Amino acid sequence: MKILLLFGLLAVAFGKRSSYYSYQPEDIREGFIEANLQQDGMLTRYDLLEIMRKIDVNGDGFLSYVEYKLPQASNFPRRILKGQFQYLDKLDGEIDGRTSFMAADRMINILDTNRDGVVKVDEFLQNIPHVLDQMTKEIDALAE
Ligand SMILES: [Ca+2]
Ligand SMILES: [Ca+2]
Ligand SMILES: [Ca+2]
Repeated sequence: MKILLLFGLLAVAFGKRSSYYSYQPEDIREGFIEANLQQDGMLTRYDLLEIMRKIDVNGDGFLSYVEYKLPQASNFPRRILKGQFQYLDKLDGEIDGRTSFMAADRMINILDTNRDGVVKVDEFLQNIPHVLDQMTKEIDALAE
């Protein structure tokens, strides 16, 4: 089974705006297609929850950092993973070293411009740079 993380997919290129993420529309579009497990052109909280459930290996309803990094390629930069995880840890509303499934709802809220509960590719293209900016801050903060 293919387990992919949205932000791992976007962390492919070195751009001007971020040292870690590509903001190229074609890369973002590809990330959207990869992350949208139902392949219906829309991303919903259910898609994100499905991804999180797969990653939550011990089934406790939280993602630990260990669980988060498990499905990632072993050569994927640890600092980027750690920064992404810290962003998600905060996103769920409580900085406690783990990410609750609440992060899926918060993420959809950030991305869903017209508040209809589904994120279409134009909304994704519009709003994901904000998320990538926040993640870049977290990753930068891990540098000495
Ligand atoms: Ca867990
Ligand atoms: Ca947390
Ligand atoms: Ca929408």
